[in-house]
Amino acid sequence: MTKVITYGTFDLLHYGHVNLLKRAKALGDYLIVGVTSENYDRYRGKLNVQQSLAERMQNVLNTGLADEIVVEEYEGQKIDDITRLHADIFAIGSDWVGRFDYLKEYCQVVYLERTRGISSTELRDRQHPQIQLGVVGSGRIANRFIPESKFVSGVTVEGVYNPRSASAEAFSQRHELAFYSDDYDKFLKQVTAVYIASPHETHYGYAKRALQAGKHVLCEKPMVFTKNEAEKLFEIARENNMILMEAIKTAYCPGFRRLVSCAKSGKIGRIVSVDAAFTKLVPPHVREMQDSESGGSVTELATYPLLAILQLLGSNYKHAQFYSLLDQKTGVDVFTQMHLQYPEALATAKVGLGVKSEGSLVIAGTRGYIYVPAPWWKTEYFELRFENLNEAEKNFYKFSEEGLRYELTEFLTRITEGRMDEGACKLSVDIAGIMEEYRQGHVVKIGP
Ligand code: C2G
Repeated sequence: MTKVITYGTFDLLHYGHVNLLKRAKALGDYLIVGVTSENYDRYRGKLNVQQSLAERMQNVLNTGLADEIVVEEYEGQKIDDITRLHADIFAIGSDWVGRFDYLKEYCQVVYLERTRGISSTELRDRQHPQIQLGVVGSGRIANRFIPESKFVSGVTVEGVYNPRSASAEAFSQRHELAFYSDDYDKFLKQVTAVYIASPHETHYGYAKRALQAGKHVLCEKPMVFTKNEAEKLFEIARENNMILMEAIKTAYCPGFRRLVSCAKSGKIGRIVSVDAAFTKLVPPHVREMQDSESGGSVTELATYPLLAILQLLGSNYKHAQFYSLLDQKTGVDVFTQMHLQYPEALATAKVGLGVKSEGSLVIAGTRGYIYVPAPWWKTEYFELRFENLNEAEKNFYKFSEEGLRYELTEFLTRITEGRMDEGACKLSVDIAGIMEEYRQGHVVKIGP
């Protein structure tokens, strides 16, 4: 008996997939189909898969072509499956030509002509029209966002707004965008959603006008500086049936999501302390080092440690205390420690600009602790440690390049589902509340 094995995501199963399965089956007597797990797809950068693993497996089963189905969960599994299941032939579409030649050591490798004119991406786009995104601001983060957006299907960046026309024009040329504008109302008319990456203090105004104009908003962190402003923006979003989301990449990356579930699962017992640090060396002339109103380590970086603290311990802290070192000349906070006191737990956030320290995250529990080395906000690895060293567990995840693709994917999911994630909204409101407490001056300042 000749056994054939093939793999795929098989999202929104279409005749291209069925053609492939038929021809694969015809190569032998018995067909094994590997269907990718959600985690594995996320790992390999396939982010917009619409159907669950169960649905995709069921669809493959319904074709009546598969004699056996396996779940593909990790890189290198093909070798293990071929060996374990004694497959004689590995078959895959011609879009992969050459990429699986390494399997020739284990079995025969056949590339089958891909069916033209049909793909899951096209079906997804047909179901949900492309989101035409406009970028507000043309600075450093906006420049990093554009290449990341190319990894997310269902969205195209169409244009850019900057009140300084020359900056908008240069940005649109650099990224080959369809248009640029220095008129916000005209800009809004040409897009279905906006990504706000302008200076912090302008976020509220731009977000409000976009939501009122019926545009979805993905807003860079810190979204706003006060609890009231955050609540108001979410209210406007709800009134207008629009999605508003704060662009906190860490919250949506696979490793950090797993870390939070793991910490909350009771594996390390009850969480009694969270210590998170994020420091960054930046040249002294950059905006965040000069702007005494909206710059500084807290507004620039505190969102990340606060995300970890609030997701792990909740928002019912009893007291917050801040200590800041200020720059002698500008008065900007360059290093800040935030202490949050919970009824049964303690947390610290340390942020620094122009100061470098270990950027780790440590979550201490009554049974053990979780250690995430720097840069924990791009979670690729975390370790569970216990009194008995032999019980330690190491977990590895992928974090692709800048990671902005994760927040954008989540934003598109929210738009498609037509509802905001209430937990994420509350988190943004809570973070804004802590920023507000800090900015109101409940802080011990060390410096001029
Ligand atoms: N396919 C095809 N014609 C199409 C679309 C897809 O022949 N119009 C084939 C692909 O070449 C692949 C299979 O159908 O062999 C499944 O395609 P996808 O669901 O897109 O999965 P893919 O990302 O190609 O997974 O480990 C996973 C595999 O390496 C490939």
